[in-house]
Amino acid sequence: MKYAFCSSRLAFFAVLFCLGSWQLGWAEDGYDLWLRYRPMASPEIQKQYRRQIGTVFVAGESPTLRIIRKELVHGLGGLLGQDIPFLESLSAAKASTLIVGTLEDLPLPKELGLETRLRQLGDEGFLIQTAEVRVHPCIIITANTERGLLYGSFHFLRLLQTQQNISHLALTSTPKIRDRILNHWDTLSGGVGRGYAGKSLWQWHELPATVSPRLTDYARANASLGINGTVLNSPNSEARILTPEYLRKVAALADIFRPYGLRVFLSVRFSAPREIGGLETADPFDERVVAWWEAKVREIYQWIPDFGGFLVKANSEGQPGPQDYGRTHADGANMLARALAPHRGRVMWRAFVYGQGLDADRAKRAYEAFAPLDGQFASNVLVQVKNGPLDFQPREPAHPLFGAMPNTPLLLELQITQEYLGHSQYLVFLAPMWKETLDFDTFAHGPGSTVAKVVEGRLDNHALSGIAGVANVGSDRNWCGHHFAQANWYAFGRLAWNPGLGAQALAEEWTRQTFSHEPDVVRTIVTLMMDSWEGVVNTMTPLGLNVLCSFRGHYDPAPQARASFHKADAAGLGYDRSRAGSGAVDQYHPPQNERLNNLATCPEKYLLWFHHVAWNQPLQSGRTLWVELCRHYQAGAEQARRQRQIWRRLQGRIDDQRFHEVEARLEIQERDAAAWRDACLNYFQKFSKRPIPAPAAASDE
Ligand code: GCV
Repeated sequence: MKYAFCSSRLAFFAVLFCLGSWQLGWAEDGYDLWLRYRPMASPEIQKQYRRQIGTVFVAGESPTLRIIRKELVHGLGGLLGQDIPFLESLSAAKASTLIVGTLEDLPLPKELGLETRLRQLGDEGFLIQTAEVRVHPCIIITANTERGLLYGSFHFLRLLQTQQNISHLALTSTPKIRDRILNHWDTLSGGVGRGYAGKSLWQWHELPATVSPRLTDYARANASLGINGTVLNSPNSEARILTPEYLRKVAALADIFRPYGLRVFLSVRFSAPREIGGLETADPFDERVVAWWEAKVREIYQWIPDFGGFLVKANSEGQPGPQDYGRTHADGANMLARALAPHRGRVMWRAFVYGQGLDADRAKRAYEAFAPLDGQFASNVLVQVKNGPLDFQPREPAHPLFGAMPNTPLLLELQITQEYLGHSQYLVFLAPMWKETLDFDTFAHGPGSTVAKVVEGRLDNHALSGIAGVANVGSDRNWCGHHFAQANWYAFGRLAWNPGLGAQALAEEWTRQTFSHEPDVVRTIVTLMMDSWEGVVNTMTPLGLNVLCSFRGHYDPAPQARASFHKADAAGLGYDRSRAGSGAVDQYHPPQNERLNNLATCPEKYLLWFHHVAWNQPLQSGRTLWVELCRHYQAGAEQARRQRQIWRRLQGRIDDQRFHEVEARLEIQERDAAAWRDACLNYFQKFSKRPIPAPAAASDE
């Protein structure tokens, strides 16, 4: 009796404690990413969805179909707050059955006309359709392949997670880009180059015997976005990755990733035949070298039958390459491409080269090295080009190679990890930056020849197309270090599927899935995200400035060490890339080159990238360059201060753990933004010799 009393009292206090902690705030560690599947906040919407999804039928049996089933159990159960029964056969379908399957596995009535529509969807697209099946209104998710079904199922769950109306669905979706790839800059010793979220996810020392369950979650997160490839290791590659010891480990990862539609690629070191092959040369014209690569590729495909291919950084930043033997980039790429072709593998050959011996202006070098090679690459080679001509700066104009190599598929390389954007310390939503690149008009075939069309392969009718994002994930519990850095992984995947999606819409759908549906919370977070990139550009490199950071770490301000990039002097500031200067403007097609060349028409956001501008030159606002520069740095610091204040309003309206963890980083960002302002303005003032206006007075002069 006493015991019973005690235990009921204990239970009472436990309930009180739980209620209390719910009221004071709950904890989430961010591990679940955008796949949290918490019960719908609105009981009406939940009730409606429960009416619309009464049962589920998934046709067929395979590892991918099992994943789909599991995801639907987890997703629907979580969102609708109750288990949804799964049917054993289609004949049991009743009103409101969610039906998932390829047409091969689903004997659906011909009148629905699904076959014709599926023909246009390729092997990754999907169709979601409300239809009558055996006189019952149902929702059908179908595709030509299981991969399509997987993407369709995730898409359907996203509709629920973002509270869309699912009453009359009739949608199809196909990826606009074929290879949608994460590039990991991971080393074999477990580090991550430019990684700010812990160690490498691949526990090389444990593989292949032990495969962390976390890797399944990694694959699942990618599949939810449609990311279909992963390069496991840094382009500063170690030859060891190609030894049997490591290929066995790579194969273990590929086995885990395969049912999620995620193919494995490797970065390879061009000198591997010398380092691990016992040859004294890696000359691509040497028959022994050719034979070595062919045999190595055959060996890889024995381990990994769906292996994607090679990523290569050659003759760049000290990496070996074909030029060591007097051969061209095309010679090197084609030798590897020939070895991969029988297995349908591809080569992604990076254009990130800026060695001496080329132009004095580093921003011109990749174009000069690669544009003349257009048309010389084998058909299974993509040339991988960074978004801008320098190196992932906070803002760069689009790389002029886009639009300059019509006969070569160009793969766009974006950087998700924030190497130059405050690491995982800063809240920066990168989708607006990527959209600026994708929407940049190359004018290669007249107006409307956007980078997006080049990358999709639409502009010049390429069968291959690709986009890569340098990954920001690591062993940190929340994957990306900063909770908001997850939004960049998310946005990369969604834009890779469809570069036409809008940044604001992506911010909103991510917020709803990741934080809350409460309108004011959504509005606040989306505004923070949408303003964040411009804020960091103001903080670090406004008006087209670039590379003002320290050599080590690329984090702190160090304008004093970067004179060759900003060219500050008594007369003014900026790198003259006009026709009177380095002439980089003419790497762009007309009329883009004219627009950039002319001080009056060059967009202010790229001004100091293309022009050396006098300190007293009036800008669009009527204020001088100097005052405008001060104003931008001051605005950057002010915005960092304000965004922390705005964030504080969310306390108690989102979970406590993530609230506090983001808060702590916003504090760092605020402190740093003030440091950037002071370091840069005090330094540039030595040249401008003008007073720094008080922020409020910045509109004078
Ligand atoms: C993989 C920049 C980075 C390097 C990176 C290189 C590249 O220079 O700082 O860490 O190396 O780009 O893209 O190859």
